[in-house]
Amino acid sequence: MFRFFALLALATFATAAGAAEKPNIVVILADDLGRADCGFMGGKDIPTPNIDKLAKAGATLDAFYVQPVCSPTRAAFMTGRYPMRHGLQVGVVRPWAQYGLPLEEQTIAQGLKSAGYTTAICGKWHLGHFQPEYLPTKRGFDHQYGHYNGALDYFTHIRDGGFDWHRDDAVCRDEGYSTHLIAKEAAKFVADTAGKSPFFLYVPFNAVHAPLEAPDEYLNRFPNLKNQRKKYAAMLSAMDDGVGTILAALDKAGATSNTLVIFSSDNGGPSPGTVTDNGPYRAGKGTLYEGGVRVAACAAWPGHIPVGTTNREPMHMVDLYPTFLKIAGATVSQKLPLDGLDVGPTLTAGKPSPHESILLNTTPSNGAVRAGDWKLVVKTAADDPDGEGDAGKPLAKPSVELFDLKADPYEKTNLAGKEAEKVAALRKTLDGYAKQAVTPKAKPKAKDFVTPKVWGEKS
Ligand SMILES: [Ca+2]
Repeated sequence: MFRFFALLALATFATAAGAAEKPNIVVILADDLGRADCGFMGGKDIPTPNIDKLAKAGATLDAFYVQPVCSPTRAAFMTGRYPMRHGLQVGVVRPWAQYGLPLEEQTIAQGLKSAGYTTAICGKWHLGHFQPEYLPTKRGFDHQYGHYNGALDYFTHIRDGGFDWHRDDAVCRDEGYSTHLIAKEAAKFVADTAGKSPFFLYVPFNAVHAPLEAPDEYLNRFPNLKNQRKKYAAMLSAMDDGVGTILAALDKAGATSNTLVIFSSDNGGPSPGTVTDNGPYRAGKGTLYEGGVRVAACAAWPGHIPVGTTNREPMHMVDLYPTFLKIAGATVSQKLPLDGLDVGPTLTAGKPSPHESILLNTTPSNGAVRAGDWKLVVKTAADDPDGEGDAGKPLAKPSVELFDLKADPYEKTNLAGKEAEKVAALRKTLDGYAKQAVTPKAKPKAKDFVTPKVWGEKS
């Protein structure tokens, strides 16, 4: 705690030196949210008034792309680089994983900190906890609150037998529903920091990821829904309340007018049609189809992002790194080459996407790329059935699919047989990326692995 306040004091000094006009940046990341579940994305059965209010205050991002699962999207955000460059392109960082986001990567939090920002993460890290130097407070965050693993119990804060709740990377015994705790801490950070220093607040809720758990008061809000959908709706409603708590804290601190807020999911909804709703978009989490990687997203920044608009330009999570650093007046300090491009003019002035192509992922078993309105999906294995691990079973023969997203956004018609030249061109682009990929780090659990009592600590 002392360390946090000491850093806060330094940041306050930076403000006095002339950083007062820098906008605050808040990123709220939902986990496994269906593309069409929120009202602003067309959802009907789960009211999300707070997230909708944010979208109405700015722009709905219709073609905002992420990775197919949790950890890779977070790696892309933290570094501005595709996770195939980190070896994080396959699966998620499991509780027992002996790896994390490589230490040579300079995170977006480090970049913004160097520009005088006070930085905090409230929520799920999911980028490695096997050694202390991989934890958030060693990766550019002045303040950390929340958990390291995915899929932890919302009430006990336990994952696979290990306790996983932390404050400033030390065990924390706060009791409560994790969505509420995360929102409350994020609001407190806003109240403590606004006006003293520009801040970067990253709020990766574990909601609405499984296990499907919610307090009764939220379940009772959905008498007409049943089974998993009812629980999921309750979880989303709680997260929407959490977003409301954070937006209210910004208002109360007088910070709303000088804060860029981005809301996004980390991947498409799993089990679409049963638990989540990705609308008419094809498939869901763990796949490279639009339902897996083109997510619910919006951005608001008063006076900069046109109010009540829909932005249809393709953007990717990697773009936030250079975009935020530019907004913050920082030079890009990442020593490694970025994949992300500055989408500031796209967000604020409706300029076309700066991308000639967007890599959706490349692994030893599949890959996809979007270039203009065309998209190529190549697979040598079936889609991952649970959406979190490696690929599914090898296919009898590789599949190559080409889609014209302008005419066919729901990827119903494979044009690969008709458009050989287009396939060849996109294949060349995809292969060009694949050649730069490093070996995936994901490995099965070691037989002698002993679960620690507290994740992030030695067993
Ligand atoms: Ca996820």
